[in-house]
Amino acid sequence: MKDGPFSFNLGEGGFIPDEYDNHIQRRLSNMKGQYLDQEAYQVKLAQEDILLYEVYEIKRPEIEGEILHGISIVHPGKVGEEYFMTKGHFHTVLETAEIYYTLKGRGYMVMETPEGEWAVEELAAGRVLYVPPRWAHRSINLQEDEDLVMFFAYPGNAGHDYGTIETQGFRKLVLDKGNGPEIVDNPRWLPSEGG
Ligand code: S6P
Ligand code: ZN
Repeated sequence: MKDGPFSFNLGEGGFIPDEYDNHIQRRLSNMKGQYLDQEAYQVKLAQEDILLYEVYEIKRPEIEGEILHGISIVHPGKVGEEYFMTKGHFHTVLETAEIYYTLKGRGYMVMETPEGEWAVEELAAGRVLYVPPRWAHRSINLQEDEDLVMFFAYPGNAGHDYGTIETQGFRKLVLDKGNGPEIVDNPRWLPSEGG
């Protein structure tokens, strides 16, 4: 971890992997049960456990007052009709927000609250997306052959609740049935107990 103030590059020349402390890679095998077309998932996985997305983190203490930040890269591709996407999560401390700044590419951020509201916002290079407290978030790359690259920042004490999304899914999915991205109800969405 760096001592005192520091800076790093995001502009001309893009981000520099060496400037980050952690590199997380998520592959197809890490997304079991998340894609709608489970047969397409199994077939693809049998071919290759491909890299779906990566996160480069600057290490900071995970405490209130700190800001955790880094770069997320969602690679292009599809599982069946569904675009490559992140797992998605609520923050463990629900009342914590997050900011995303898209550096490169085009995508969607799919979001929902425990109360049942949902939203899908466009991610486009040069635009900032604010994810308010309480909103689960998942990023999706809508492009054929380019990475979706974003800078993110969120409170140090937020934590990640992946379990809720793993068991109940998101209420909305983004599919391409041949005419580009379509937001559809998730037929496998399963409300959690008391939800
Ligand atoms: C963390 C923030 C991002 C995600 C990244 C990968 O709060 O939202 O850094 O971690 O986009 O997504 P996920 O759902 O696998 O953590
Ligand atoms: Zn988050």
